[in-house]
Amino acid sequence: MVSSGSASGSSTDDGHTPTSNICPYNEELTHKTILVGDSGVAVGKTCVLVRFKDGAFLGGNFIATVGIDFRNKVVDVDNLKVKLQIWDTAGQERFRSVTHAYYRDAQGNLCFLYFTSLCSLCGGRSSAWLTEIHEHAQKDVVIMLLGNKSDMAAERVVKMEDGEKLAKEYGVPFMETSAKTGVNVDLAFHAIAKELKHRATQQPNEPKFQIHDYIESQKHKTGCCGL
Ligand SMILES: Nc1nc2c(ncn2[C@@H]2O[C@H](COP(=O)(O)OP(=O)(O)O)[C@@H](O)[C@H]2O)c(=O)[nH]1
Ligand SMILES: [Mg+2]
Repeated sequence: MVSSGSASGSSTDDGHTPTSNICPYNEELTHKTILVGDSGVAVGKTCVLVRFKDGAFLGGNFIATVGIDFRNKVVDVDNLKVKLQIWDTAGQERFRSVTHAYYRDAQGNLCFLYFTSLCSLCGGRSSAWLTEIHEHAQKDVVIMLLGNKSDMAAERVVKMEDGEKLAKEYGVPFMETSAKTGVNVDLAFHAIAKELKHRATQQPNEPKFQIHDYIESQKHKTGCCGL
């Protein structure tokens, strides 16, 4: 491994401050994260976003998303500020035209959080959207599969293994979330922010950030009782 400068990186023999081989993270960057999900099912995208942004659950109030809307939130990663711009979506048809524009986004570093509800039969099945994202988005897009409503144990129809199997098929991380209890909600966004920060500062000789391993080590596995 070639190392430039001293271990502390403070100065070189000729007295100049070395060009650091640590790529600085640009805190001004905004990363788009798009919430999508099984169509025709209220999977909880808006509630998860509200939970992450405001730490609250909308309860029984059904808030149908009017149009596409976004919220900004800054996530702290290793003492750096990673800005996420999180887009909520409603309705597959409307979404389709919007996402096609995103797919062409030259900036890259686009993230998709794909939601399914653990209480709906759509969950655990092969998803048209996951296929579409894979086909159209840039290769480096970040995708994560979330099985929401993990608190609703009695109504659950999707087994954790089914979610894990689907995620494996697409090579994406999976976790079960609940906008109601908040379980794993912050983790989903933090994992994305961490991945983005690592990508932006990654050195060629450095090992990649293993988002799957990070999630596996951090996630709360929902037990049989939805807790
Ligand atoms: N029990 C439970 N209900 C949820 C959860 N997330 C959303 N909901 C409920 O599911 C319904 C649809 O949520 P919403 O966020 O509007 O779904 P969206 O259409 O995907 O944005 C609402 O009645 C929410 O209160 C959750 O994690 N647990
Ligand atoms: Mg919504």
